[in-house]
This record gives sequence, structure tokens and C-alpha cells, in this order.
Amino acid sequence: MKRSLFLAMAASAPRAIAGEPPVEAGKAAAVAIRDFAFVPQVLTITAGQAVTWTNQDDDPHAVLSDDKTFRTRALDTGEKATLVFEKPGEYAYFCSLHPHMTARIVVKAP
Ligand SMILES: [Cu+2]
Repeated sequence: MKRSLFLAMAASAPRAIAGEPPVEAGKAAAVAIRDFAFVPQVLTITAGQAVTWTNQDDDPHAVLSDDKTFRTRALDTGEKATLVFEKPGEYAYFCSLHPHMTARIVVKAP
């Protein structure tokens, strides 16, 4: 059941479009990964919105939720991954490669 809450999109997006803005017509919220931190550390969105992480570091990073319900592949420099959050709630996550990197997505009801 939990698996259906998250829809992985563009998890393997071609590198050719890695620098393009999200295609969700302003619906995607952005989290940058830089200097071994997620920016912003707490991001508030509305249910149904997408979140795109972009790795701006020279080292790879990967998103993994505390409860393991969502993850991204390891993102190299400049790579992006997008997840859609359908259900309201608070979702803590960290970098599976550097577990001291922690952050949170707060999903409000629409
Ligand atoms: Cu990391």
C-alpha cells in the first residue's frame, strides 16, 4: 500500500535534459543538494506535487526515506530525480551514502 503513495518519475532521466527545468509546469518543487546538505532542509508542498532533487556537489548523493518507502538512485553531479507525493504527511529522509545528511518533506492536504 505504501508503495503506491510515491510515483517515481524521471529517476533515469536522460542526461541530455539534466539541465532543463522540471516539465510539471510550475508544479515541481526543488531541493538542491550541495555542500553535503539538502537545501531547503524542510520543504513544504501540497499533496500531488512533485519534488525534484538536483545534485550540485562533486560527490554522488541518493535520497532514502527514513521508513524506506521512497528512494532515488545515486545522483551524480548535475543529475536530477523527481518524486510525486500524493498523501499528506511528514516525510523524513536522508542521503543513503552520507546518512548525516537529513531533511524533511512536509506534504499538506490540497
Ligand atoms: Cu550524500
